[in-house]
Order: sequence, then C-alpha cells, then structure tokens
Amino acid sequence: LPAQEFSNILLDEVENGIYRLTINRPKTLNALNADTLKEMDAAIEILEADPSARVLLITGAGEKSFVAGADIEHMSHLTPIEGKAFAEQGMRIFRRLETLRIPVVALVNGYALGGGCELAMSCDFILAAENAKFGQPEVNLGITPGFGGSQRLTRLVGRAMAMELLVTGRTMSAEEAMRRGLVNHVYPQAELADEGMKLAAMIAGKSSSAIQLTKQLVQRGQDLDLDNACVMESDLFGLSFSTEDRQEGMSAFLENRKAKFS
Ligand code: CO8
Repeated sequence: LPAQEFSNILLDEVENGIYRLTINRPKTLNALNADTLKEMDAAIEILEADPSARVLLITGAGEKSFVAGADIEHMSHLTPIEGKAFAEQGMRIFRRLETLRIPVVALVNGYALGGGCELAMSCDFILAAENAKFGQPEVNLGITPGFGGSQRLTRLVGRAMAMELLVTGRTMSAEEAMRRGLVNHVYPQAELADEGMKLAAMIAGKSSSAIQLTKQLVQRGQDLDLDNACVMESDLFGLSFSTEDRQEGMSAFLENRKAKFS
C-alpha cells in the first residue's frame, strides 16, 4: 500500500531522513482499528526500505489525543478467535516498530490509553505534552491488554506499579509518567512538535550506524542475561569499528574538528 493511499494515518518526510507518522482518526480520538494497523504496517515497510531514514516521529492528529486505545466499536463485534487475531496483528506491528533499525519517538499529545499507551511504550523515546494522560483501562471494559501492555508496562515501571495501573485502570498524568520512568520529557502542548523536531534533528546529525547498533544493544539486551548481553555488546562494539563513521568520528576528535558523518 503506497503512502498516498493511506486514509487512517499520514506519513511524511518532514526533513531529510526525519519521518513523521500521524494517526489520523480524530473523530475517534485516533483509536486503532484493523485498517489503521494495516496502514502502520505498510508505513514501517516504507521506512525499512529507505536507507536514508534516520528517525521516526509518531503522533496523533488534533490537540486532544495521541491514541485513545484500540477501537472499541471495532472490538465489540469480534469473536474470541478474531480478538486474538487482532491482538496478534497489533503485537506484531508494535514489535516491528520496537525493532525498527532507526529510533522511534512518540510525541504524546493527549490521551495515550490502552493501545495508545502500548504504542507509546513500543517507541524508544516518549516526549509528552503537559495534558497527556497514560493508562491501561482495559479492565473497565472487562478485557485485558492485548498489544503487549501488561508486559511492557511491567518492564518499564516495575511489578508493583504495573499491577496497580492494570488492576485499577486509572490514568497517570504526564508528570507522574515521567516520575515513573515511562516518559523522557514533558513539554507544554504548543512546544511538543518543535521539541520532537529538535530531538529528531539531533539524532539525524549523529552517526546513524552507531545509533542503529546502540538501539539493537538496548532493545535486544534487555531480554538477555547479563553475560550474553555483554557478549553482544563487545560483538557490536567490534562491528562499529568497521564503519566509516568510526574513522570519521575518531579522526575528527584527534584533529579537533566537528565530525561529519556520512
Ligand atoms: N474506540 C473507539 N472510539 C473511541 C475511543 C476508542 N478507544 N475512544 C474515544 N472514542 C470516540 C468516542 O466514542 C466519541 O465518539 P462520538 O463522538 O461518536 O460519540 C469520540 O471518540 C470522542 O470521545 P468522548 O466523547 O468520549 O471524549 P471525552 O473527552 O469525553 O473522553 C476519553 C475521552 C476519556 C479518552 C474517552 O473517550 C474514553 O474513555 N475512551 C476509551 C478509552 C479506552 O478505554 N481505551 C482502551 C481501549 S481497550 C484497548 O485499547 C485494548 C488494546 C488491546 C487490544 C487487543 C485486541 C483485542
């Protein structure tokens, strides 16, 4: 599916190598249905095929919501088997995002509930607007999280707080989410897009090979025991010595100039 045919999301290259994916269903507060997930999958395909891609920003259309969850209207018609398939579809796409070779930054401009919180947690960075709200309210619908929420939340905020959030279904302010280690920074809503671009530009100006290897270390390493994770680190450290960026980065330091990465 080419980007021009998307009707639930927008994908644009804001600047060289900086892509922005906007979930664009403001009438439902950007709820995720199967078609939206399919388009997100196609967008990831486009990014994977573009060697000049450096960073992906993900946000929601409008000023009120990032993503208010999986689409409840859509889910209300699903059989148990279809529900499982829907969960698997989301799970696969969020994992694909999490393991995308370039960094992914969530710009949470409002509600990040259920599937929205799960989407944000699959990103490498979360920048939140002051009015953002995070939570996994599935319990209030008589269901469990289905896009990885119970697992990623527990890894990010620890077991006790994950249990509290999942069992009560309560929402957290952006400030609380930052205190608990979910969010990197909180900004006034009007500044969120600019701050996202600043971070993206900083990432795009650095060595893309070093950043890609670093992402792999963090993403893959967190599920390994320390011995194997450290073996992976020394392997990828060695691999980074094979790059032109390593030559340029070290020469620039020794020659007292700013590095120009290719
Ligand atoms: N799905 C579908 N429509 C939605 C959703 C949603 N998740 N959230 C909001 N909308 C719609 C509303 O129905 C409303 O539509 P309409 O104008 O036609 O009535 C419109 O968006 C605006 O919403 P509200 O009028 O409710 O706006 P408020 O400002 O009053 O409230 C809230 C905002 C608090 C965000 C409220 O809309 C809300 O509670 N939404 C639902 C949040 C929620 O429960 N999310 C979790 C869903 S479950 C989930 O995500 C599971 C993920 C895993 C799935 C696994 C696969 C099976």
